[in-house]
Amino acid sequence: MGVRTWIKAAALLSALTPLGSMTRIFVYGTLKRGQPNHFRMMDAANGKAEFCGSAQTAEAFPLVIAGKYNIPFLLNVPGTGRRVRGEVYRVDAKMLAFLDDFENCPSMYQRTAVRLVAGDWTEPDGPAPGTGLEAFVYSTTAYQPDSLKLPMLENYDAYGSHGLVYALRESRQ
Ligand code: PCA
Repeated sequence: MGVRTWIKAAALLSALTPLGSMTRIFVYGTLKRGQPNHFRMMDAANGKAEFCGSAQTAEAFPLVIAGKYNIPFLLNVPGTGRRVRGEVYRVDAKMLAFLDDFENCPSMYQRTAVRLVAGDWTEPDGPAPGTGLEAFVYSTTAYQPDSLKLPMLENYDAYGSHGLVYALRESRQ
């Protein structure tokens, strides 16, 4: 193929690729706005993340705070707990790889698809409030059985009245 055709093809490909590789993820814990790990998603060195809107899981799940570092875990036990509130982001492949690594996926959390109901949405052409969508979520099946006895939250806040302030990875002993 000629050089000009090649340049056009390369330009088209690079214009399409970022869109095509964006993935929706639902965050319910420390990655949300105002929470201790949110800055990691806003750091361009880790990739790209765009806020889309708020959402709630279509089914109930146990969302608990566990362990000595007060880590929020969504236990993959649909039908138990509360319908969990969180935020949806579109992330590029680089951010997705960063988050998989940061969340110790797949050993600590597993990234699985979850059904959601949209709340307020900022993304144009997004779902209308109250309609369903799917996104990835970091949930886990690798939990202590006793975790199911912990209080089950609807809306995680690291600084909530529970007093279980999250220990940032950098400050763990
Ligand atoms: N980070 C991920 C999973 C739990 C956590 O603290 C999140 O916010 O969804």
